[in-house]
Amino acid sequence: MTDLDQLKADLLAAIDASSGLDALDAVRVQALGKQGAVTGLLKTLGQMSPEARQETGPRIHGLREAVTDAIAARKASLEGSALEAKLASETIDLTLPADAVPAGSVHPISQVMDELAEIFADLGFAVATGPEIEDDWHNFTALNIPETHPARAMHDTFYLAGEHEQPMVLRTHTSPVQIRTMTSTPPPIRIIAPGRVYRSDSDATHTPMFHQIEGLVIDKGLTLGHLKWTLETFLKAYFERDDIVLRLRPSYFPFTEPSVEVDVGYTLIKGKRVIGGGGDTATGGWMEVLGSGMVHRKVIEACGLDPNEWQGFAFGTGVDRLAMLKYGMDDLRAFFDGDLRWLKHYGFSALDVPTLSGGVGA
Ligand code: 2U9
Repeated sequence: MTDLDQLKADLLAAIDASSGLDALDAVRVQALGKQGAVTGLLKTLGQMSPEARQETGPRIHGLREAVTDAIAARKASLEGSALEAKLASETIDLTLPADAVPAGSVHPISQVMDELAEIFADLGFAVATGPEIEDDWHNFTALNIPETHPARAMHDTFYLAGEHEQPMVLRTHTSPVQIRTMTSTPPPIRIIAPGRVYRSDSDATHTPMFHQIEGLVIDKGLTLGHLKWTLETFLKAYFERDDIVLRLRPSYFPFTEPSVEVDVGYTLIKGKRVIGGGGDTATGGWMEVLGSGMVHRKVIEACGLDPNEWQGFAFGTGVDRLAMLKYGMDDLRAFFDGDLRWLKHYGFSALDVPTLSGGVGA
């Protein structure tokens, strides 16, 4: 028997004798690891004369193949017995009565959506919904977003592949829902449009899908005063505090004119920002929570209404962000991980339906 034959016999015997996966892995390292016996032999091939290599090469490679195959076979067999043992020791009698109630919970986003619907229902707003795959006209053109507007750039918008009469997109905001309502329902209109929206953006504070809620009121004689009162009333109900202070800053959106960004006052309590009070005080500050404005007359016209007869105001905000501000989560991405521990911690009971009389926050 040559040295090679002896080594092969020894290794195959050791593989066969290994009683567990750890022992088997030790043999694998001993044979095929960086410092292993077979690896050492393979390294000697480089120094051999061509004749010697032709003779010994196939035998060393054959040895490596035999050892590799034997390890794989032994591994499958050991794993099989491990599974058998697990199955035998972890049986569950499915005929026994359940000893736990189902552990599901309401996701914070669903909870906040329900809270918002309840608050706005009390103010006379209906909930409107629409498709998540939209055409270019409803998502952009009707909203006074011209071809050249940066929001149309590829990096923000998911376009659908294929030939269509007009480009098709995953809606980038819920605004097309309001366009659909305006073109199908005679005013006055009072709606909120909650739902999923999509933007090609992904980092710690942006996910490619997130949730928005937008509101729209179309009526006669509406002013910024009506807008401010509506938002103040909404934020007081949502944060369940009377000391909500708003600051309106001039801004720009293509679909509203004038446009305002809405900041809400917060107070620093033990280093944490708590919504309420604050603003321009020593211990407070401002946080942006909404965008809004008076509906642009071009948008009213695009929907077939006379802007001299009908006016409107609109607003929009991120539901995920609203949830984080009220319930104290600090990582947006965790919302979409489906981690049961996170859901158990932040989830709500399905029996706690938000009502204004019971406190919307459950
Ligand atoms: C119609 C007319 C006007 C909806 C509006 C905003 C301002 C706004 C953003 C806030 C944060 C979206 O989630 S966010 O990124 N929204 O600032 N949205 S006014 O205006 C409309 C909508 C529809 C027909």
